[in-house]
Amino acid sequence: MENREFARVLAETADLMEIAGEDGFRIRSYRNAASAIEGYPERVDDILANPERKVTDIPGVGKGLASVLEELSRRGSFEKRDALLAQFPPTLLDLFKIQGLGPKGIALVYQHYKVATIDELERICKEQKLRELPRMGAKLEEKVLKSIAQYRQRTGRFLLSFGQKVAGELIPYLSETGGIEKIAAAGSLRRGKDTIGDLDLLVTGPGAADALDRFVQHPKAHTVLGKGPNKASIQYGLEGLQVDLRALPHESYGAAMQYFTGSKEHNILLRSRALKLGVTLNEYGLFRVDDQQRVAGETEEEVYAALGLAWIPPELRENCGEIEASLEGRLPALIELSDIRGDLHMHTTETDGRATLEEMAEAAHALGYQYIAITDHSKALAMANGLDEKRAVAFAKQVRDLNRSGLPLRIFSGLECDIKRNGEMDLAEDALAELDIVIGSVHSHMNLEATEMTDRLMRALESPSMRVMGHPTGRILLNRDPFPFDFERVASQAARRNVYLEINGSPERLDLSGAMVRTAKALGAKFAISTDSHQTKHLGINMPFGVSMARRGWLEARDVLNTLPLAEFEKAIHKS
Ligand code: DGT
Ligand code: CA
Ligand code: CA
Ligand code: ZN
Repeated sequence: MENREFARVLAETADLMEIAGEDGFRIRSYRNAASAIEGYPERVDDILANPERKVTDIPGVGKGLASVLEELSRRGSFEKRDALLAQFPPTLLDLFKIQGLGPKGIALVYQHYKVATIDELERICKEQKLRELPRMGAKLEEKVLKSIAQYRQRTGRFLLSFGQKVAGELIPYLSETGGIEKIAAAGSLRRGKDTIGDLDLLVTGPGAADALDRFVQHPKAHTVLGKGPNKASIQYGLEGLQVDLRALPHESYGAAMQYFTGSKEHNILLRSRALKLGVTLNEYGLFRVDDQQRVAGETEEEVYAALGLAWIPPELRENCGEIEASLEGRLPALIELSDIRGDLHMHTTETDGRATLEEMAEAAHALGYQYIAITDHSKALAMANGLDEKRAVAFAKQVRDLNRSGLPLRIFSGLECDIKRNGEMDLAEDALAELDIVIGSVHSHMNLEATEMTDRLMRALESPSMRVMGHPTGRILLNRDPFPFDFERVASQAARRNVYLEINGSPERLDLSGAMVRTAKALGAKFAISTDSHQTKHLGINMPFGVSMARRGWLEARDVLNTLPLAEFEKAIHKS
């Protein structure tokens, strides 16, 4: 069993214990163990198999959980879980994905109406029966229905990071077929969209037909949805991501990349432009209307050039003014990963990170960065052992000393300070003033009305210490929508207050989205692209995702704080 699987089963058990109304302390111990195991560098199974090791070495795993892990590893379940599953159907766990009920509410609808699936819950709400239960009302019914609609909308989509992982498995596998010239991903993945519906791969070369054969034989191709001479589709892995592979002639590669990269709306505009110029555009090439003569098709650049356009980076192909900009020579010089000179959001073992400050610094140095900010949590996140004033001030001093004693790169002392419900900072301003850079983030009370949330963020922007607004919308992709607030008002105020908006590159956040970045840029906002790393490997993995969102928001290097060389960066964060 992989650690991820151990973690999932423990977290599910904790959910079931909540429905059963069990002791909060025990539930928390399951949750803590789940998250510790998920991020643990060694496999639990390996530790269990080694007589010289103990799973109780994993933080948060005591004697009780150690025997749970042992049983789980041995037979795929454990006594406690079996007992809960005898009491409740496993589909009840799906209801946790719907906002508004909480574990008590789920227990209640199950006891009263035997509701155990999302469909049944929807029916109860539509029949206005939910409101008849204690402490529930018409407003909650409405909220639950809305959340169900959102849930349906997002199912069937996958994280960009997951799509990249699958592409990273399939492309090398397919490349092993003989006679392949080119193989690449198109579609929403190439555009860097935050979630993808399916994965679109293209292949050219004399071996392309063999690649289609090899494709449907992949061990993880658990369903073959179709296979013809030029195209095959599979469902990949347990998650069931659809992957389409298309085989194309060499001379059509550019036209096919253009066509299958989309977006559909971008393509529609491009095709109508082609027609005005007396040519037709399809996945095989660009052809003159009068005599069907091929004009272009081998590369994307020549397709765009034949239409009188500069090549348009895939991230911009969303029908949001990119064709006009290309025509008029005002496409942005988009930021690139190599422009990034530091990372400004990361956690360490001081709070909920898995690596020490030194380990994070080492890993950041290996990426070629000039500087980082260490930004652990503040005390409101008690579960994460957040810093209080005293620890924050001591940390600032520790960093000053460390920098003097010599480190592989410059470290700035920071904090990811909670923004309290009323918009105040979690720590006193005199303590915050000791730190080099303070991120203000919302981690609680995310269900406020839009006006209240706007006021809260506007008040936070009054803090003299706050320099970055962390993951500004609070969204968790496929899981939690952005909290509602007046984004334009907040972004404008951030610009006025010289507070940088974070583009959080953590793959399940990608917060801000490209569209919001672009809106904020138009209002004068500046940005910081950060990884929110909780272990060393996140530093390298998450940054490209943040850069993708920035590119989708039309950003150039100069729009982004952490492209600045050290000396200029230091000036930029200096508090007046
Ligand atoms: P997704 O998969 O929902 O994340 O989004 P895409 O953009 O990858 O969409 P997908 O997989 O349906 O198609 C890939 C590209 O192929 C799409 O961006 C544009 C092109 N395409 C597909 N169907 C059509 C169509 O009916 N008309 C046009 N113009 N283009 C299409
Ligand atoms: Ca697609
Ligand atoms: Ca597709
Ligand atoms: Zn955070």
